[in-house]
Amino acid sequence: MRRIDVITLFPEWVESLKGLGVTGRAMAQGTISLHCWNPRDFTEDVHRSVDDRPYGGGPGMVMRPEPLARCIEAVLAEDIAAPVSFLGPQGRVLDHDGVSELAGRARLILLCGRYEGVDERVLQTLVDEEWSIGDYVLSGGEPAAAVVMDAVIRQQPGVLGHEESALRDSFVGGRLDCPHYTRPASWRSRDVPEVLLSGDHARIERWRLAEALHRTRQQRPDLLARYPVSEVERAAAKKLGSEKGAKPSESGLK
Ligand code: 4FV
Repeated sequence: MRRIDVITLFPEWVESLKGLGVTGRAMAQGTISLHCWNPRDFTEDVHRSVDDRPYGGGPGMVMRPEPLARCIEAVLAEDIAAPVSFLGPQGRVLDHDGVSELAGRARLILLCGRYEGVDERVLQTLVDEEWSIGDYVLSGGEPAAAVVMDAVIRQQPGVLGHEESALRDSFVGGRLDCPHYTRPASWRSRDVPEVLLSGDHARIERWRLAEALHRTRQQRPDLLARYPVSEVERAAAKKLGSEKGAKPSESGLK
């Protein structure tokens, strides 16, 4: 991934992400080049109107096809070809697999809707796919584009401090993340699990695996159905259990 184009009526909103956090820094440093396009710059009428009343009546406004189409065609005329991805509640719901798929592309083109939505003929003729960040309605596609950008950029080599952290992410391998602790070792009479202070990295790894498995079983059994318990996890949890004389439940197996 080296380039992201965002089609939005609020380019300043998207540009404001530059420089914020690891993903913002990647855009500011040009590791990922961000290009924002405003359909209003592709209007021809004196009012530069980008929306109009819906045929058939009803509340709200709809984004007009012409300015949007001219904007999309200008984006497609630049650089390498890439699918036009519309952010909308009718789309494929984004998950880790979707992020991995998008992260593998050289270029993303994200189309952000506003108002009640976009004229359907634009979706039929110039949009290749639709992604949703969840079953709720936003006032615009920009927050969804920001979610996609953040999730995809942090998968890019060199963006996170060390590669490993993206590999340890939640949902990699269908598991929720293990608990994390930092100083002080005792806080409000709550102590950090002694295994994490042991320096025994093999044991620490087993504990993290078992804790991730335990949490996933508790909070997201659907993930366990999709990603069954692996031999490595089973062995880690069993060994951890025997080390602590802990019951299987404490070792994530049950
Ligand atoms: C949305 C979502 C979303 C619909 C009408 C923008 C709004 C407005 N985008 N995942 N959920 N979009 O609600 O991506 O145009």
